[in-house]
Amino acid sequence: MAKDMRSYIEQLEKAGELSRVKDEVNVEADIGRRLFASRESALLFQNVKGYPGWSVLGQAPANMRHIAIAFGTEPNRVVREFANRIDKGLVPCKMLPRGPIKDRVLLGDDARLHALPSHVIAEKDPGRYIAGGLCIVKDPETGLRNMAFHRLQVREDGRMGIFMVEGRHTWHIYRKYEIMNKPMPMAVMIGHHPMYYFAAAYTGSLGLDELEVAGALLGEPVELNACETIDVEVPAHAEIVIECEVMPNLREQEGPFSEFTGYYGGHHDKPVVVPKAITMRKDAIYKAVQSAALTESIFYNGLPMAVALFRDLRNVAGYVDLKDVSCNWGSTFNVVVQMTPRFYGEARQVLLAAVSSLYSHQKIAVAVDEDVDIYDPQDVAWAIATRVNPEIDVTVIPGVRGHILDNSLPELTREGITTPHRLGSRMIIDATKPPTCDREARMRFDRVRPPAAI
Ligand SMILES: Cc1cc2nc3c(=O)[nH]c(=O)nc-3n(C[C@H](O)[C@H](O)[C@H](O)COP(=O)(O)O)c2cc1C
Ligand SMILES: [Mn+2]
Repeated sequence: MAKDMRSYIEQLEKAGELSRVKDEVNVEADIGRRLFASRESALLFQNVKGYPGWSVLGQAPANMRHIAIAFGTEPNRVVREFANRIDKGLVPCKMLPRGPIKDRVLLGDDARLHALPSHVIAEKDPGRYIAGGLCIVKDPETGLRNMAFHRLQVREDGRMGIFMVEGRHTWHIYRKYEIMNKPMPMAVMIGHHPMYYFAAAYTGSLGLDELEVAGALLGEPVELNACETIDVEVPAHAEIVIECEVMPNLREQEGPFSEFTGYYGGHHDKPVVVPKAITMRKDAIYKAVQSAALTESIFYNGLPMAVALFRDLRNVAGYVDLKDVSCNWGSTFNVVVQMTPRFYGEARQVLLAAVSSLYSHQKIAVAVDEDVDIYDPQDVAWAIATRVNPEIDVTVIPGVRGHILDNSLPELTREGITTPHRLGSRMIIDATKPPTCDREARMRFDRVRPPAAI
């Protein structure tokens, strides 16, 4: 049996990590409020006003425990396990005769977006959004697939606004269609196993099929079905697929939207998406993603980032006794590196690499030892409080390009500057114990533990 969202729901429920919400909720406010507040439990809404028969799943995964369940391991082994599965190589997809995604096929006027229980995510959003839609497109020149997250604004006229960051693969592919003045066929997948979401947020080169990454993470090939109205293949065990076209040479207002930073962003003219068909499973479960809640949506980006950093940082200066990396200490602008330092200055060397990786997000980097739980913000704060002498252990690196959505850094937009960007600084904090080569100094930082069981 293919791993899908239903098998994951079953696993969460068995582990006591899922709450079924039986009281009535509306899509305009209740779902967003409840998801925003739920940090410990995944929520399955079973009584959505105006959507009889529908269920909506959110905050799944909401935390590292839930992610560990998806990977079949412990929270502190997830990054290593993710890296191992990627290192084993991509798993090619295979075509399947009609799978469950074809249980219901809605074409033409029946393909109504408002028939789906998408929800209003934040107070100042202009309306309902699909934030967890995985957009699958094909490069018209190479035929190679791409799958990525792109938020979709559900408009009153039954169309959608889409945000494709310039430079991202979907944008690049869209521009190829646009130059030919052709609409870009695009399938939006809603609801599947968490590995699809991690794969979609994984950063690889153009031409890397993120569905093959999903196969590597799942440990089984992704089974595909052809779409009904467009030349794109979609996972056969997904809950919902919207088949659509992204119109060429058309821009209309989209946003503002609740960004991953926890602030509102983007309020510009963006391309327009026209739905052509909706296919779904019997009793389809809608997958809501509550962006800006600093939980589920941050993990989708933060976990693949942590894996990329983990794979690089273990090679700094040849070898590092690296244990784990977390990009979810409050925000992906922070990174926590867990390592056993062997030499004086080694942790700082690793931290410099951590703020200068293939991502531009990481602004503040902290290194801690193995005895600190990097998934517990309180424990990281304890290490900073008790193992840092600020004048020695904190270093600020000025004049470094920052992330464009980091409002705390000045934006350079004056005349003569062709591309707006931000110039700021980075901070590294060495909160490790003295290195293993200095045993005496290191011993003074032995942590108090309760008596061992006898
Ligand atoms: C919840 C969530 C929402 C996202 N929304 C968008 C978006 O609206 N536009 C965008 O360009 N990237 C968005 N991203 C980021 C991209 O999906 C991500 O950078 C991805 O790796 C890009 O794929 P690519 O490498 O194939 O270009 C989002 C990521 C997450 C986790
Ligand atoms: Mn890609």
